[in-house]
Amino acid sequence: MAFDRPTERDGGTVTDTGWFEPYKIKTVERIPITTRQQRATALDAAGWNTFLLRSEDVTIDLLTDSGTSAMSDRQWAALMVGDEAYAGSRNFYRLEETVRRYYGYRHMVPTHQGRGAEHIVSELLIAEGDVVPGNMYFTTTRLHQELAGGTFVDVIGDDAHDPANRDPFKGNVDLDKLEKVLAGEARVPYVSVAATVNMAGGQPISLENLHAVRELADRHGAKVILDATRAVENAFFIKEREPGQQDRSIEEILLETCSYSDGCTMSGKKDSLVNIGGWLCVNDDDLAAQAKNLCVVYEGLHTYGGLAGRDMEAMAVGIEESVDLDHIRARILQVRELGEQLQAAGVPIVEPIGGHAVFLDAKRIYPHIPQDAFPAQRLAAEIFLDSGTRTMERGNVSAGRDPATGANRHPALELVRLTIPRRVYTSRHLAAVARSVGDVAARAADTPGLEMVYEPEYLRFFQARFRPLAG
Ligand code: P71
Repeated sequence: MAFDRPTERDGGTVTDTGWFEPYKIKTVERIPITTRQQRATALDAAGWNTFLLRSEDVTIDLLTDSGTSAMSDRQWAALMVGDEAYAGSRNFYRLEETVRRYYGYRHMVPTHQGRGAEHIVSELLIAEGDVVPGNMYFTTTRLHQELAGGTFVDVIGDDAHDPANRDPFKGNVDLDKLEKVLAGEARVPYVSVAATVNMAGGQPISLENLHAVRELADRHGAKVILDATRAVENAFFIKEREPGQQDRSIEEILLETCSYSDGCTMSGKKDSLVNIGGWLCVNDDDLAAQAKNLCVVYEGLHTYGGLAGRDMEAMAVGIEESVDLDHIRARILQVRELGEQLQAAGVPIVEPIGGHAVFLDAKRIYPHIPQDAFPAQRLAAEIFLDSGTRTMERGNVSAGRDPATGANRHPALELVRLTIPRRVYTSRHLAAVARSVGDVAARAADTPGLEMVYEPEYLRFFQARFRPLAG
């Protein structure tokens, strides 16, 4: 398939109807089709929190793209060559070699998933009182930085906080903001950069910006740690949008992306097409030795890191498949197609349409619901009631409370995420979702908010419970 799609450099969206999935389907799984009464009962039992629904009550599951992708025949075959030795599994060496080849770092430590790597790197590099600047928070990343004694400071460009702004690289770091933090009183052990930026809507960061972050960090003696979770998706956007990058391969762009950092954390459950797994990379030999040592404390021996040998083998194959241009192109264009259908139905979404998900702008859909009555949480519940489609709140509930004051954070973005698992749903599934969301948005005026009736201490969005306010 030729890479001949017009670019989005001017911020406009261009519909491409010529894409198709570069695979055929070998196994299928029946999905539940439910009545509105069944969905209402399930939602009540789940405390109006989509994380607490049973998947057997969900028709189309767009909660997350994390660990929900379909493995290929090659990956299923890889499971059969798992070497389940406690130490020195052959699959570890295969994974190490594959990560080195595609991501370019010297050392790789496997972890059970992304947050395992975040835990280790945060504990190794952050000391009490440190400040960690980054291009917007991610929930688990920031929590591990805080638990290690650090304070996260958002240095993403202002554009990223405006859902209607069409900057093609809305994930970029604001270099002035970063410079101020680096020049400040507090020690900055590293700059935490994500490619793409999940909470901003799956928005990419450019090579030019990454390079500038590297130079600035060097000048102030700070490291750069990349969150490479969706760096392959980011590489596609660079190829599509960044001047001079159109003729380079995804592999080349990925290697250059990683070359601007001292290490990375990775959730293999996204780009790398596996149901479980992750890793931590660093270039520094001493740091690698320390990371391996912490790995045995929290994850398991440094040649398995909480994974079975077969999991590491499937992840190595997944990495190879992830950089295939036909794969990543179809992945991004499928997400974009859903976004364009929602736009055509008049539903306000975050623009440009991101890599892994379409984000609905709940503030514009429910302008009458105050943020403390959780408009995005309510919207996710309404979409489930309408069609059994499961989505995720990414707003007030996800942002949690300020650890210093205990007050609710009021993020600029009050969003519902429709996240697309890789190689799982067809265009007709997504067209059905677009119709349902359009119907829910059309009834918006009658919908009141929610009140929170149970709030856990950490990452409250996972387990909080709600009750609908009277209409
Ligand atoms: C997503 C997830 C999974 C998730 C995590 C927390 C709340 C809800 C859902 C996980 C990421 C991610 C980025 C950029 C690190 C992790 C942690 N995303 N960085 O989007 O998106 O990885 O889940 O493997 O521990 O649904 P992990």
